[in-house]
Amino acid sequence: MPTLHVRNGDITTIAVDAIVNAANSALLGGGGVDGAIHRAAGPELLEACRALHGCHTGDAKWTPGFRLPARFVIHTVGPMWNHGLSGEFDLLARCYRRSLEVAAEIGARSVAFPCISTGAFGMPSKESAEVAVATVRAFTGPVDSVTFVTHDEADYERYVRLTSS
Ligand code: AR6
Repeated sequence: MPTLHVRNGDITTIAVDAIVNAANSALLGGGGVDGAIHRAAGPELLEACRALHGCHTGDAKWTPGFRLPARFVIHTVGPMWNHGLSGEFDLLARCYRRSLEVAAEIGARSVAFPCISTGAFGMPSKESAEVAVATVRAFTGPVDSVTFVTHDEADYERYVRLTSS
């Protein structure tokens, strides 16, 4: 199991091997954390994303980090909330698992995640945090450290509680 850390702030400033982007299936940028990552990484990121030809919900693909302090960006596509009717929590768990599998493939030992799908995609914060922590805890591959990067105080306190219990 990776060592778990929690930070509140901007994921684009975190110096880890790989940060995870909460993207959409086109992988061509957007708002929220996706927009922040593209702005901070520079226009080369969009060019690299074009070459990936999109990504399915629950899957993950990687690019270099370009101008970011992180060496890699792992782009994953979370589910859109549909009142729990579309297997959203399973898909969300797949995002965390696939991102860690990709990290292991590219030799990224330290990984930072945002709260995937809990912004524009509308997933409930509490249950999504529980899925995130349980899925990362269950990962047995060669990733040493995972940082959950929250963007508001309530999420921060939730992750601190979940990771210390
Ligand atoms: N650092 C860390 N977390 C952040 C940052 C940041 N700089 N900015 C926002 N968050 P969202 P989603 C948090 O909407 O729900 C995009 O347009 C935010 O507070 O970024 O997966 C994509 O292109 C929230 O907790 O992603 C897709 O179309 C979390 O990141 C769509 O939104 C996720 O919010 C994906 O929606």
